[in-house]
Amino acid sequence: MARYHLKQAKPVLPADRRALEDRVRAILDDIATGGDDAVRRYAREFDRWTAPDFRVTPDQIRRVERALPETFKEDFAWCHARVTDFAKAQRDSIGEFETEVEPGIVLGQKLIPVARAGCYIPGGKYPLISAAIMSVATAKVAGVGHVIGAAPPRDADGIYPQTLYALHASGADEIYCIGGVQALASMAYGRVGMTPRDIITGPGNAFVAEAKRQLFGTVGIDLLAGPTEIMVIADETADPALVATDLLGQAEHGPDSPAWLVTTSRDFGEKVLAEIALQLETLPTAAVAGKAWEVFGEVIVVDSDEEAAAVSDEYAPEHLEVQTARDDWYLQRLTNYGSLFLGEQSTVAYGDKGVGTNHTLPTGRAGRYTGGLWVGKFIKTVTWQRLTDEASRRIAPIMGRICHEEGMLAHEKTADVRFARYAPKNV
Ligand code: HSO
Ligand code: ZN
Repeated sequence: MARYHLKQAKPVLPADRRALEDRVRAILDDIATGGDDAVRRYAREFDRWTAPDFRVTPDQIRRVERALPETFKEDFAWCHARVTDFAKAQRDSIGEFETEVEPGIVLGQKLIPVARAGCYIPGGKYPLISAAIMSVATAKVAGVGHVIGAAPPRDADGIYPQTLYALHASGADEIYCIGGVQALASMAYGRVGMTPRDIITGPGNAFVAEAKRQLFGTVGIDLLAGPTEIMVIADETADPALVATDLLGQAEHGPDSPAWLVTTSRDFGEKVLAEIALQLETLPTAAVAGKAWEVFGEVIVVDSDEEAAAVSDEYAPEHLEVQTARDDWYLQRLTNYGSLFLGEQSTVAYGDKGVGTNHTLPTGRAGRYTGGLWVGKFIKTVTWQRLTDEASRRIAPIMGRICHEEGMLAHEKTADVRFARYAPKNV
């Protein structure tokens, strides 16, 4: 099997990665030790936010509700319904149960929603209205008790009105106008009026993803969802113009958003390259998408479907479109991705905005070990056990011997005393 690059990405240097880590660590440390003052300093520096408060008031929400057009509210409601429908179906796919594994030994699983979640909604280059549904509505379907939504200010008036509406209508209990690393740190440590969160979720740029990585442990996180990625697997039966459009569709996210084409046809790969150059001439967001494509774009030509699948599984792309004569074969074969878009009729933007699947998905090869955000990320699967007297006495010698082998004599004693305690009574 063989592959070669018609176009290759420039490598990310370890030094760049370390600089990012150090920068984020310094901000988190500052906010951990410096409290609200440090948060205010960063909000002023990064978001030009100088107002004394970060919490959005009910009055501000009412004003936005009144001002927004009905079409927007209807579109929002459609997306919200699809995402919650799918989230409910996912919730119903997991359950509580108990099982008697041996006479007198009953083991069980319980599902307990996380108590306090913090949902971050990015808004740097674009206000991601849909991110509010993806995190907040999903947390609510999971049964999370208290949800904070946070988004950066658009201007001195605060959050982009549509995002604020989406946060409120998705069920956020409190909303804060705060962005980036300082938002995630505030939710984790409990700053500027927030009570500390148990889990923080949501997509973001490289800084946001790195902040979540470093805060993991202090709080739970959903997954690492940094700069958006798209891979398209296409053969000569696909439409090169449509594939180019879809690649650029995600490249517009930011200059660090990779877009990869894997194709079994060199001719097709060349056509897509030409199409991308053509479409960049008129694309309104070409400044960003063009840069992303130039630095991180790749076209990989492979000699078989099997090799295309192997490349894809190595990259573990966040979004994966498959436009081939054998889409079903790919559905069965592929193992590493965040969400799969089969056939030219579906496209990443549908998933992004609200066809129903969640758009917070693993990036940076995290698709090797996790899927995307879903109700299960907000629900703890905990276990319990209950034994009869007889069962406790029956297994005590086994457990005790294992403890003894390990030299854990206090552990052993907890088994020994039960063996004696549940001895059959003479009648
Ligand atoms: N592609 C982003 C989500 C998004 N894009 C929303 C546009 N709107 C992460 O999956
Ligand atoms: Zn997107």
